Amino acid sequence: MTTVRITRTALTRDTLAALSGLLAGFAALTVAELVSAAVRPEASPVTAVGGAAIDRTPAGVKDWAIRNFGENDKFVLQLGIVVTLALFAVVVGLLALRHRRTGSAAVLAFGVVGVASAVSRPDSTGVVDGLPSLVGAVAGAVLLYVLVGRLTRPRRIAGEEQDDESGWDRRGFLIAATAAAAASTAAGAVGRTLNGRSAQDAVASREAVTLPAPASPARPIPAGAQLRVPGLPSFTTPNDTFYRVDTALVIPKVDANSWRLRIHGEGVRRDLEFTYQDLLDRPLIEREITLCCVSNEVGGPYIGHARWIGVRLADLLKEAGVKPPSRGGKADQIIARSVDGMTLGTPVEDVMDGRDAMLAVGMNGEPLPFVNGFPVRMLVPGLYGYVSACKWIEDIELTTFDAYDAYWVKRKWAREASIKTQSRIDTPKPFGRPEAGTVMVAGVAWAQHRGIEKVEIRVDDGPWKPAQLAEQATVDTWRQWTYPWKATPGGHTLTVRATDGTGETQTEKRTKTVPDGASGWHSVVVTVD
Ligand SMILES: Nc1nc2c(c(=O)[nH]1)N[C@H]1C(S)=C(S)[C@@H](COP(=O)(O)O)O[C@H]1N2
Ligand SMILES: [Mo]
Repeated sequence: MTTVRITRTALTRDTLAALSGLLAGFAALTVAELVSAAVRPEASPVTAVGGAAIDRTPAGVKDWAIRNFGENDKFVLQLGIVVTLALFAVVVGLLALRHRRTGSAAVLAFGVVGVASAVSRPDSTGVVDGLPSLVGAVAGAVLLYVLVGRLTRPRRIAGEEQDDESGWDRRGFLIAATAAAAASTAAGAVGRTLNGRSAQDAVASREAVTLPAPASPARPIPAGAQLRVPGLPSFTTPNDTFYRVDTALVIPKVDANSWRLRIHGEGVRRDLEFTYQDLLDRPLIEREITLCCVSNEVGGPYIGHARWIGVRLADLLKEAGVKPPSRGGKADQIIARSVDGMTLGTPVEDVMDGRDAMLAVGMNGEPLPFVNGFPVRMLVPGLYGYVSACKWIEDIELTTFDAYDAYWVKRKWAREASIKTQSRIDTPKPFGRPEAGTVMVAGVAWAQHRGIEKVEIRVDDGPWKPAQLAEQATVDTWRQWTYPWKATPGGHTLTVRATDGTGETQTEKRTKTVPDGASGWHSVVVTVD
């Protein structure tokens, strides 16, 4: 009898100790959320630790995550952090039952990780960023101490020990645990609401924007640029399906009314500062530009096309007195900084060589969506996003490539990266089963700022045959193509290659995306029925 009861009691206490750990962890996070509302939403521990984890992720792992989780990579990371924390919380709860102080010390140790991450984030505003993690960890440590105390101490009523059947204060535990859960939930809810409030100002500021008519409108996309072939993406990618690549766990919500952009640094004669309205008041250009990511695999989806409205960046640089290196300028690199501390390095020469490099405020007729960089982002036709397309930009510093390596360059990616000529078969899909007869093979090809001159298709090991090109919108856009294929029954491999406007044909040599973009031909295997 006695043996059975002891075992059951031990089991129950272990379970409740694990629960105490979880409650302590929950309290730590929710209290931290509440404190972060007073400091900065980005200083909350999950955001800070997640951000620090992203920064420390090796280039290969980042690439792997993008390949396997795509745009869900951040959700997977956050889920991973929460599951890991929950497992640790259970272990810490069990530990606390055996050594009460050590358990609480372990909670504080987690707090130290949170503080260190928050304070060392590139967008950190200083030691105050550590406050949410610190206060949260103290709350968690105290709570764990109190709860485990109930599990180890007999209940006392009026100074007399009341040994109930299990020898510990079951009722006291339940009361304390319920109160802690309720208080934590309330703290979390209030914190969330307050943190959401600053985002509301940003949303309101975006809704208040009316984009002025551009002084220099885009040439209309020729009707012949958009082919009507099922399975081919639309020439213009709608904003809500545009690909997204960035390191932001929480999408920055910037209030356009308080936003400022600074231009300064090496070779700048006059430091300049602009408000959002200053930019809207300038002559705006509107341009068709296809953007793509260096992490795009051969045949991959990280490319999209939009019509952008913005201010010519070269004009702003000239006003600041900047000269390109080819005309004796000292700075050869622009470092663009975003509100979340990201840095992207772009050659000054490319921005000032006459191409339509811009600070964009509009995307497909709307103010930039928050995910794509509201209020302002940079764009440079012909360069991969990571060396040109800074979203949520707030600072432009002129410097040299010798003096400074931007974020991705510190992580094994190339300093300079022009977009490689690429082509993709969009239809038929890999392992598709088209019927014998004429099959419309179609896709896109791109070599921004050089243009596409030719696309060729090869069936199995046959000769290269020219595809029919859709009309070219501009050299900065992708180009659609089709190839009516007389398909015969059986398995076949279709391969595509493009030639850019300089006459250079896409190399067959397959390379990885790291360090400066994937090369190689895209092919698709199908079975014709
Ligand atoms: N602030 C900031 N800007 C950024 C990035 C980022 O991580 N942070 N990623 C860059 C990369 S790698 C690419 S490919 C483009 C993607 O832009 P999009 O998300 O609007 O498609 O944004 C660029 N600008
Ligand atoms: Mo990218």
